[in-house]
Amino acid sequence: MAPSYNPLGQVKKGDPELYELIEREQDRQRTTLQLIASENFTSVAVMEATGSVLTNKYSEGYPKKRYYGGNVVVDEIEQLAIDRLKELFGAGFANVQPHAGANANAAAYLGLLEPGDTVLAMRLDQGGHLTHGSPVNFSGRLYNFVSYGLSENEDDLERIDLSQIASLAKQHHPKLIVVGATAYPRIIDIDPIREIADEIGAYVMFDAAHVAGLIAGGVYPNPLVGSKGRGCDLMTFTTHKTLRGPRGAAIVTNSAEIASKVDKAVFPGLQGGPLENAIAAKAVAFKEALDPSFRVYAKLVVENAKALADSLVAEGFRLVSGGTDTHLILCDLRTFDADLSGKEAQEVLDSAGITCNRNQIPFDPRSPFVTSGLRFGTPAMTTCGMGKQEMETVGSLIARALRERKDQGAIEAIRDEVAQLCSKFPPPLERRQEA
Ligand code: DSN
Repeated sequence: MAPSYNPLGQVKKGDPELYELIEREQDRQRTTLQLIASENFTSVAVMEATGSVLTNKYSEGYPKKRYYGGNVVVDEIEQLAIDRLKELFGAGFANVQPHAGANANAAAYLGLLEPGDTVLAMRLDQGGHLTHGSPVNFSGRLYNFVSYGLSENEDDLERIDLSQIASLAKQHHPKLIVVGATAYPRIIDIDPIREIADEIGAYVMFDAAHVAGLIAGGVYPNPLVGSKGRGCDLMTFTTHKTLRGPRGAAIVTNSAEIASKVDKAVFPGLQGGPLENAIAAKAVAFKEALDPSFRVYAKLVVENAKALADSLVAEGFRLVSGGTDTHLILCDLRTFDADLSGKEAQEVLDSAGITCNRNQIPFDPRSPFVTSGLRFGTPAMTTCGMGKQEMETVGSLIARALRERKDQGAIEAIRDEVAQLCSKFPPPLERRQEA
């Protein structure tokens, strides 16, 4: 099926070499299953705003406080994004300039901490992010990160270990507790962590990179609020995962003091000119997320993740924590096939047209490069319109590909089945009719 809309006419004319590469990537995206938990398909409106004339403008500073002229319109655009974002999360203050999730976290640390300060965050090999203190990341090099992990007790196996957080907090007196993860399938309750932080006078930051869209869609409790009206001190998140906006990030808080620190940390602390084209696209995405239809989408994302999880369990995989409450599934391959590593499984699935990523599982005996797990997510294929029935099919296609991985003919047949399935659920760009 030829794409019905081509926004790249001038690239095609002037740079056929690049055009061909973009076309190949577009083809890959529409003919294979996108199950990377941190990816999504944006609307065409988000892409149009990203590709708009706003990319031409320099606007260091903030609305009405710029260092360059000519920002009258840009001021209105950035303010629109800020106002929509505040409404989306019920936040008092918002910064929409961070170029990426790592920048948002860096800005939070720069605003709240001094180099060498102690921070408590989730272990990387149990779901935390590089910016949560990895020794090869700026976070681990500049600050003293202490890590908490998941429980090994049968009754709350592979859930965040709150008693460990409490005892590490008492022992190390961190200035900041970071909550949130990149590979944790369960809802994190902010209330007990707020209590622990209050006992030692620490800030709480919620890294909602993965779950921002679920929070916006009402299927994940808003960590800024908590059930007692007071949650985290600030929330950082990316705009391109479950939130389905352009690549980028943002920060929200209810504290004027923290907002001022964060603003100074983003600019001039870390970044120069904001990407106003991306900020305009964030404004589009926030408007879309404020629409009631986004709540339906978020609910379907979680329902689809549960359906895919059930299907994988039926095929013999073990799921970390036994299942999922979110968009994400972390699959332990060892019960399915003890010899199959995450690396090999990812490569096999790639050749079968099923895109996902290998991931360490808690207490993984294999290295981070090899791993014993796979991470799957449902945001992208839910955007394309897939439902529970398709998730069951996807689960069995995954299992079949991994079982028959030595048979090239079988893998090619699965790739054809995947392409057939995907052709019935095209991404938004392919659905657009008019030129
Ligand atoms: N790349 C993101 C993810 O896949 O979770 C984290 O930065």
